[in-house]
Amino acid sequence: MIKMNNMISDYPKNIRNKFKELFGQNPLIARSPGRINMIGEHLDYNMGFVLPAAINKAIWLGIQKRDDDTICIHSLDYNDDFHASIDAISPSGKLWPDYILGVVKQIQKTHKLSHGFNIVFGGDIPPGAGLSSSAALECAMGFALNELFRLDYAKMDLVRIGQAAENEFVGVKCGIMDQFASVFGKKEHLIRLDCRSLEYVHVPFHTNNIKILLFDTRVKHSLADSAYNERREQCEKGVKLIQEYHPEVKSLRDANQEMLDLYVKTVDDTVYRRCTYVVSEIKRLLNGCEDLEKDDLISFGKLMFETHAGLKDLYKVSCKELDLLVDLVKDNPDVLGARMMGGGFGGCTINIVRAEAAEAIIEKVSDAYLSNTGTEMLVYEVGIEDGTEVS
Ligand code: GAF
Repeated sequence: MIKMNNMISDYPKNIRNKFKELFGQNPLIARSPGRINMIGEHLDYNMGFVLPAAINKAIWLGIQKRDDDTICIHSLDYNDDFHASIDAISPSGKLWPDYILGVVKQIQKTHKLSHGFNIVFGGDIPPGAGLSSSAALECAMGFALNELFRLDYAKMDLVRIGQAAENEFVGVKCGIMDQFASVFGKKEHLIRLDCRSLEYVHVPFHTNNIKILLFDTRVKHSLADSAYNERREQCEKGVKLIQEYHPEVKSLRDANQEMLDLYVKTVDDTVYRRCTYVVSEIKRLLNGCEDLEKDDLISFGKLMFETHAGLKDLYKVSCKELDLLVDLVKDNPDVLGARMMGGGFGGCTINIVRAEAAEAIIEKVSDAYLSNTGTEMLVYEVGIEDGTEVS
């Protein structure tokens, strides 16, 4: 079994050292965390609710002005560089610079940046594991530019800038959850976000007797982005079909099962199944929030298993490795809840487990995963942390 530990990160120090070595400057540094989501998957772009939290894994991005109009970026983790002119930004041809360039492009819609800048960044959010390392990078970049050029954006503007960068520059039509969680995270709290009104509350979530474990399949599906965009289109199609009879329905948030049965089922069975998942997940999330108010993690955990079933059978965004990891824990009384997390097609499951049983569960699941797939899974024990900040 390979286990990632949760040591205090050396990234801020390493970034300062590398900055000095490459550019002879002292940077300002933005930290932006990854996220988990307890329940409410694929609901953000359907104007539903989500229940994410920022975690103790983050991207750190150091930045300082240059005298010319060049953007010089160094990635610590990829040990790779990228240069661009601030007046001629276009997709880089490799993915990682695009999250940064996409944010610059968004900010340039409202501000002329007077200088180029140097960047060194890195972090301990495993890429491709469904923990939103891309959103964290976008938000770190937004906060860093905001501070460096004194742009005066509010936090919510920076959330939207990150999301727009991903939608328009990277081409993934993601919702607002990941960037919101990264920016508005609060230590030991979940965020109950209404994705229609953008109103939110921080819900206390204490981990005295439990642990949050992420089991990483290490599967990264190359079609995940196109399948994600396809799910979004299918939900929009469901809304259009309902609107022929109920023009007041603006998103699946306004729909109910009866509408789906009457207006969608006979026209398009695939769209019907996708929309059925969404409508039932919205209800599940609201029930889950009531469970949390009562401190009833047993009932909450059952809902997590139901969410997994919906994502697997109706929304079809799971994969055999994720299903295996959920199957391996579903009859274990020390695992209160488990499900695939994030966009899907690989990445992690999230497991709420009794603290005293965590080690034994990890060992058992790791061994079974290895013998079933030939791959060693990774395990991350995560804590809930504050959102983006600049130092
Ligand atoms: C990805 C997206 F980026 C989010 O907006 C959200 O839709 C999530 O998948 C699924 O809940 O992380």
